[in-house]
Amino acid sequence: MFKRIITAALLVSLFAVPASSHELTIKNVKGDAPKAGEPFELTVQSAHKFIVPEEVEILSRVKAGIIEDGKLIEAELKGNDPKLWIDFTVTPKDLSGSFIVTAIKDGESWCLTNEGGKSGARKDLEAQGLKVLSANKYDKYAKAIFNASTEDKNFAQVLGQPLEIIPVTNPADAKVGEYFDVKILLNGQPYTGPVWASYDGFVTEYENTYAYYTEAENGEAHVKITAPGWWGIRAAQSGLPGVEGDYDNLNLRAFLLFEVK
Ligand SMILES: [Cu+2]
Repeated sequence: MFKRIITAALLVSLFAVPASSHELTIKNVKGDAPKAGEPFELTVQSAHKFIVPEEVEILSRVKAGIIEDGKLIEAELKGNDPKLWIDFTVTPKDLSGSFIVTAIKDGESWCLTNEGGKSGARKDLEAQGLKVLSANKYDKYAKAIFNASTEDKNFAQVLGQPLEIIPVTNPADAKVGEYFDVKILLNGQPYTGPVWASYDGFVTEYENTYAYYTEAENGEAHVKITAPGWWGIRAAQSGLPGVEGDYDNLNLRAFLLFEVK
């Protein structure tokens, strides 16, 4: 009896805390360098492995594009089912410094019910006679820095995303063996919590496996760079207040991506 209770509790907690939720990233899969005034091809990827494309996100829930004068210029998104990613292009106007590309997923309410996981607002699923054990929303923010140069400060722009990782170290100055410093803001306030980092290709076999772990204190984190390549730094905040009848908790995920040469 006692054992059964523990097992049931464990199952609920496993489903309630999807440590394995898909993470949103941005990647230049062609390896081309951006050219001023020309379309630069990129992808939005969603996966449990860094970075192995696994799922084409629902296009209507995703926005992506280049940041110009602090604003997102939304790109047209094209689902690429064979490749399991979303294709889009951005057109940088000038390449005298770095430019920022972002992808945002507005997650829908996702409920654990007596009939399994279902998307939809708590009140709507309950109206259908389902028992809702938990309702969570996962909003995801990916931000990538391209064309970093030692002369510019664009890389440090704050976009005002609810969970945002801002480079303190210029990606152009990132070096293997040195620390890459970031500032992390949660709703504009210093974030304290877990920070993971990895580089593309570090581990492709196993899910949720990162090269580096640290904890941000008062919004500051330091990541030791151990290899050249496309790096990602990730932060996560779960359990923020939800919206009555829709979802119980809001959960935020953020990824900052940049290249270490
Ligand atoms: Cu997942």
